[in-house]
Amino acid sequence: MNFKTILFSIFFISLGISKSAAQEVPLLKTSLVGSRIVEFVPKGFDKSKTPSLILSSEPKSKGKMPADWSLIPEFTFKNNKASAVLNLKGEISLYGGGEVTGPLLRNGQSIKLWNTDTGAYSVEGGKRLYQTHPWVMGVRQDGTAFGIIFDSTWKAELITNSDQIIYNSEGALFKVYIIDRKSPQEVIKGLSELTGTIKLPPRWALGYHQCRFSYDSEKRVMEIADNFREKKIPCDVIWMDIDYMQGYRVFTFDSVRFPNPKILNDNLHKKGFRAVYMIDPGVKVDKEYSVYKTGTENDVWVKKNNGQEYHGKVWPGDCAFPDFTNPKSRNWWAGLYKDFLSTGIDGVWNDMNEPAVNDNDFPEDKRLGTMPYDTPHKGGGNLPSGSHLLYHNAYGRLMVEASYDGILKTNSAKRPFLLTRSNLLGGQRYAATWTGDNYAGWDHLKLSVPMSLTLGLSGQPFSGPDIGGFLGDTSGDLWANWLGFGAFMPFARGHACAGTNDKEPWAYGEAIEKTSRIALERRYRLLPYLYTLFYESSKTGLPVMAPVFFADNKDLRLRAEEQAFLLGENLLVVPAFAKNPVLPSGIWEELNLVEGEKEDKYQAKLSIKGGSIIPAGKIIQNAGENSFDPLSLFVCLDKEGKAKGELYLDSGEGFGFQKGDYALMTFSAEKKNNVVIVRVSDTTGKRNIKEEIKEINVNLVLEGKTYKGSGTLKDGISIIVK
Ligand code: NBV
Repeated sequence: MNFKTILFSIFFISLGISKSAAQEVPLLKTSLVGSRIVEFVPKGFDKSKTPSLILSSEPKSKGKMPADWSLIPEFTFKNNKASAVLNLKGEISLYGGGEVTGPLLRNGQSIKLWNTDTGAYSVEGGKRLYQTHPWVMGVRQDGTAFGIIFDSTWKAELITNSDQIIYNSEGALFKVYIIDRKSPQEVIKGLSELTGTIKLPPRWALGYHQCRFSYDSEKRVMEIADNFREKKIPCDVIWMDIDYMQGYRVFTFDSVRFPNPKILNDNLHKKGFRAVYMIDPGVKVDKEYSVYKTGTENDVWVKKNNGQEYHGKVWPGDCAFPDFTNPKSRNWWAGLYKDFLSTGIDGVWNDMNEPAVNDNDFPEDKRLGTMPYDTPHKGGGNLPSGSHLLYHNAYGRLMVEASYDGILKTNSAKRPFLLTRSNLLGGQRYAATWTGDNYAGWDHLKLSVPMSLTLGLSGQPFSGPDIGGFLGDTSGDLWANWLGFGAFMPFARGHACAGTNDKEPWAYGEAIEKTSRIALERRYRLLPYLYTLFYESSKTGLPVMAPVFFADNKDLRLRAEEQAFLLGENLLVVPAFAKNPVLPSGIWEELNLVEGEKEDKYQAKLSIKGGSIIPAGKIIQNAGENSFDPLSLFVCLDKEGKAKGELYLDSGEGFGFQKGDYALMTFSAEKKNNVVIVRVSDTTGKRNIKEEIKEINVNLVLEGKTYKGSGTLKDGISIIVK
């Protein structure tokens, strides 16, 4: 062998080695774990290396993988990094991935799964956002669908090519779950069977929320609240951003600007408002500060490999971070809410919980905006110890689990309301979300629709954008356009960054103030319908705001529509900005709810589906006012002259509904000759609704005309149509 041959052989041997290093990993086990849900476990899977933080509980085997099952993932392992691929046959429309920028239809997209603070979605061209959802749903041409969960939190990349779904992680092997069912709706239900659903929120959380970074004194907060009431613009919640704290110390109040939170919250309550306050995970390193002191005493902090506390810079300067992988730390954190909430705080906002760390002491490529990859986490309970590379994407999710527990323990008679910026697939069990720091521009206004739709298709129905845009100044025109449809998103909150112009509904002059009032009056009239949708979603996991293709899974024209959206099944929302939206066929009649909406160019166009009945209430100023008397029913008949709909109602707060204190009513309508009879066809629950609904007004929309009738719950309501 001469020298050249030796060199050649070394070259080919090393090629061979690196090739064989990308080892195919056989399946160890497959089993049926739900109706048409299969679990795939690769050989070598070790739950102490990849614990499941996504599923609500470990699924039990219910038998063998069905013989006709065709969706089988292939696992590989290379350089200690596990991947899985699902090969696709035929033309499939892909959706999901959770919080993403870009189109609703995900064919040909890729995202990075590494939760990141990304102002204006600017990091890596918007491919890396605040949350992690290793989940993709595919809808076949015939309307049947499947979904795949990669049950891992390791840093990863998710690629959705038209012929392959690829998940490349930077960690150990993981399990995969595949759901294959007759429709995308059934697949989403399957997702929630594995990962859980939202808890029914308090009704006030479905109202309009007003926020700013920051309303920075008690006086300013009350001015904002008073303005809403004086101007008769409906609103339920005022938000306290980071400046209410004393030097950004979490669980404290600024002694000058917020000297008496109890009085402030009481005053807000008296005017029918709720108060939500921000809590970040970073705790200021300050030996005099009780939270830091008790955290240190309880040994809750994330520590470096050398055993010292890990410190990173955030708002308060140097901060320590609770190690939320450890049950003791979570418990300690939960306990902090007791005194805090005793001031009358109604809801909590967990921000910066990727966790975002603005630290320069570590090279950026070893931490990507957070603590270094090799920072150890303790684990405990069901969770093994592991590096930040494993736990980073679960940090926000573990934080909100602890926050949720603390809020519930403190006020066990109330439904917690928690909003989080960072989360993980399945984290809808603990918190609602918003889509982070967008900016005040047309592209982000339009993007806000597919973003929330995609979250809804990824198990998180309770989301919305910062209406108006967070970063940058907002013009009246942009605000009005955004609120015109944002008023129909599941979470409706206006927000603004420090240093930007005022962004309250009245900040742009009288005409836009009127537009804002109309938009919010429309939302408030629809609260009974919206609340019913949230109730259903808490049972099934179905999105509250759904893509238009849900109206007809087989209509391929609808698959990419991302301007218009559905609210539940029965209401179509077409934002004013929409150009040539592709709308579902069939009967859809215009729905008019409040005076002045038709003449207002900023209002979204609403249509009710043929065959449905939508319950609505009165125009009210906050969700606490009774909106069920009189109850309005909007009726739109199908081709057969029939319609039906549902109304769920309860006290709007607390857990009485779990013991039967609710009413779930089914309404039906039928046309015989020229008479339409609308009646309550079924009621479940023990609530005495006769007290709440004394009168029903029916608005029957038929071929562009509205016919009215009224009556009581007991007797059917007859309407003559000509
Ligand atoms: O707490 C201030 C902001 C908050 O208003 C925003 O909604 C979060 O996404 N927060 C981020 C911290 C930094 C903002 C530049």
